[in-house]
Amino acid sequence: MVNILIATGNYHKFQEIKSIIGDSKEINFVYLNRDYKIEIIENGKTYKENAKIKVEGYIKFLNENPELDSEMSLDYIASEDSGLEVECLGGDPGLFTARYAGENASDIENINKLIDAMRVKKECTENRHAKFVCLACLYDIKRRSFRYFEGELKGSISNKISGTKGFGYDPVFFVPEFNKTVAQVDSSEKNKISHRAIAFKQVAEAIKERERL
Ligand code: ITT
Repeated sequence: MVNILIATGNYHKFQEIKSIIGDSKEINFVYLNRDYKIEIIENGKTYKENAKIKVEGYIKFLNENPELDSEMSLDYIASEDSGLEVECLGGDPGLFTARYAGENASDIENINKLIDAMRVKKECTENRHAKFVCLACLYDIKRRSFRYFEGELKGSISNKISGTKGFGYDPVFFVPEFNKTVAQVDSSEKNKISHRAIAFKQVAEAIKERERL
């Protein structure tokens, strides 16, 4: 049995990652909820740096809480930093996607800010192309090694909200393959093509290879 801690405070991400890698007898997924107050300052200049900062924040927390650490008997820590890049906004919100409308902004506040920003920008009338980017980090505790994997999902930003599934910007992220927004499809559909799925399928392969599963 391999124990892998998913270093995120976003439970939606955790659930997606768990179903992408696949629940199995061989892999046990661990989530520490926000009550643990793990301090992460996402001040990296790239998604990669931020993904590493998240893993390091959890390593520090586990070093400070050795009983919890030994109870979980972890083999890996995995994190990811993701973002939405909109062409007509020059790649914004990018690294600031989670806090586009301010620190602790809700999904709907972020979406409204995005729709407003695109409404006032002339280029956005013609070009609404966007992509989600996911940069996953896999830390092997025994070997103290970091590996990185990337995924992208291309689509466009709709000017109206549709669907209630998923999280974040899913209700305005239109995917041509679905002819729907991500929030209008089941998670099983999203997990076939998403930026997170592309990155974490590689994480799963790396773990399986190393553990010979
Ligand atoms: P952690 O840092 O704790 O993992 P977070 O939600 O703060 O959680 P990020 O810093 O990576 O995560 O921010 C990425 C943001 O990008 C996220 O909060 C969403 O608003 C958006 N996002 C990323 N992937 C998405 C997806 O699959 N669907 C919709 N929005 C997504």
